[in-house]
Amino acid sequence: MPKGKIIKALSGFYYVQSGTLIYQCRGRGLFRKQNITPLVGDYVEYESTSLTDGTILAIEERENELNRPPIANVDQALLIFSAVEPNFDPKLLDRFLVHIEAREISPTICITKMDLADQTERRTIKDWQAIYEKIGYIVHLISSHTEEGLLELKPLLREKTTVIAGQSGVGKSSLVNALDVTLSIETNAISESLGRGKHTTRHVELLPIEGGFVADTPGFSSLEFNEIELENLDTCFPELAELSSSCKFRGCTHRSEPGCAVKVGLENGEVASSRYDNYLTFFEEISTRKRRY
Ligand SMILES: Nc1nc2c(ncn2[C@@H]2O[C@H](COP(=O)(O)OP(=O)(O)OP(=O)(O)O)[C@@H](O)[C@H]2O)c(=O)[nH]1
Ligand SMILES: [Mg+2]
Ligand SMILES: [Zn+2]
Repeated sequence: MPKGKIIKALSGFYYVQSGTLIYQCRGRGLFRKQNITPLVGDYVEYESTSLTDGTILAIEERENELNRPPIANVDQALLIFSAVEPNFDPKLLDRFLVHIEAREISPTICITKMDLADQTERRTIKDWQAIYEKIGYIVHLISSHTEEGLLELKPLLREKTTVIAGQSGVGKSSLVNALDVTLSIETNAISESLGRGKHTTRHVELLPIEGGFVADTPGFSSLEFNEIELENLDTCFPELAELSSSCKFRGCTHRSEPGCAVKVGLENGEVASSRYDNYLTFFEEISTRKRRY
């Protein structure tokens, strides 16, 4: 049976690349009954029904998968936020980071539209950059318009499969275009009245860049922690995870337990208060969800 990789999903079709050929495939009927959804990034066995069409018969075991955006078998995630238009949102960033950390996918943070930031805004972004770099995250400050920071970003992508994720209108497709000018993917100005994007990109697609693949994805802004267990939440905050082994009680939730090393870290400035606050908010959110079901 021939094998290939799904490089695009659009309107119920999966585009399976095999060597230099691309087949437009449907999933086999059994998938629906078994509740199996093929994902972009999947390695599949397919059967060609014509020179251009085919049916996906089997999906190989996934190394990892994300539901938002829907993709499988990625090496890393590039989390895109804009400095302005829309303004940088550290709480949403922490939400994305938790989601990615829970899947054990390595995230890199990218802050776009630096060309639009004035002196004060640039300073604010640099402060956030320092906070996240201290935790150990890599933070790139870029502009797809002036190409600031792109040269430094490229080596990260080399021969890897990278998923680009972020809110609508932050400049995901613009970044992909700036990385490879031959691609010319559709982008759109954010709507002035709504102050948010129009959801220009509507499908997930793997694009060949720097000898690897970059997946452009549609934007989204809400992200729920459906699959994250309360007791695992702190492991999704690397700096909390590191301190938690020094907490007096095993299973410390770092809220009000005595001898909590995270609380000490917060007091001496080792843990950023924004990060700790977001941890508490997410903790509350997950507990409420638990009670609901
Ligand atoms: N000045 C400036 N504008 C940018 C930059 N990157 C993107 N933009 C603009 O921001 C708007 C949205 O960009 P897109 O690339 O379509 O955003 P997106 O994240 O792909 O949005 P969705 O596909 O809806 O998720 C467009 O008008 C871009 O020209 C940048 O670095 N600097
Ligand atoms: Mg887009
Ligand atoms: Zn603790």
